[in-house]
Amino acid sequence: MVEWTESERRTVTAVWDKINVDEIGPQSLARVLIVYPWTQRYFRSFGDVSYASAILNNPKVSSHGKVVLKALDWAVRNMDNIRGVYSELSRIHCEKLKVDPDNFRLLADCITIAVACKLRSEFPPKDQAIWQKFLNAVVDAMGSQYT
Ligand code: HNI
Repeated sequence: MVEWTESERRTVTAVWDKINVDEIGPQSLARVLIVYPWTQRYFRSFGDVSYASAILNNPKVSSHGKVVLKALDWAVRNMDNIRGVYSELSRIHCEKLKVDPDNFRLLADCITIAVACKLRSEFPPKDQAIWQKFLNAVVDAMGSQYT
C-alpha cells in the first residue's frame, strides 16, 4: 500500500479541488486519442474518432472524459485503499473492455498535462511530483486485476 504524509494528502486534495472535471476530463481523453492514436480502437462505438478535430468535437468523447475523471474522486476520498476502490473497474477494463494496461499511464500523463496547462503557476513542480505519485497509485490499481 502507498504511504502518504499529511502534507501529501493535503496537496492531492488541494489540486483535486482546483480541477474542473467537466473541462479537464474531455481535454485529457481527447489528448490521449490524438497523441496515442492506437487508443482510438477502443472507442469505435463513439463514431468518428480518427483525427484531431473529429475527436475534439465528438460529444461522446467529451462525456466519457467526464465519467473517467469523475472516477478519480474515488481515489481522492480513499487514498488508503486505492486498489480496493478500483478493483471492479480494473476487472472490467481487463475482461470486458480488453484495454491494454499500458494505456492507463498514458491517460494519467495526459491528465497531468491538461491540469498543468490550466493551473499554470498554481501547479508548481513540487505539487506535480505529489500529484503524479497519486496518479501512479491509480494506474497501479487500474492494472491490479490483470493477470
Ligand atoms: Ni476507462 C469505461 C474509468 C482508463 C477505455 N472507464 C470506463 C468507465 C469508467 C472508467 C468509470 C465506465 C465503466 C462502466 O460504465 O462500467 N478508465 C477509467 C479510469 C481510467 C480509465 C479511472 C484510468 C485512470 N479507459 C481507460 C483507458 C482506456 C479506457 C486508458 C483506453 C485507452 N473505459 C474505456 C472504454 C470504456 C471505459 C472503451 C467503455 C466506454 C463505453 O461507454 O463504451
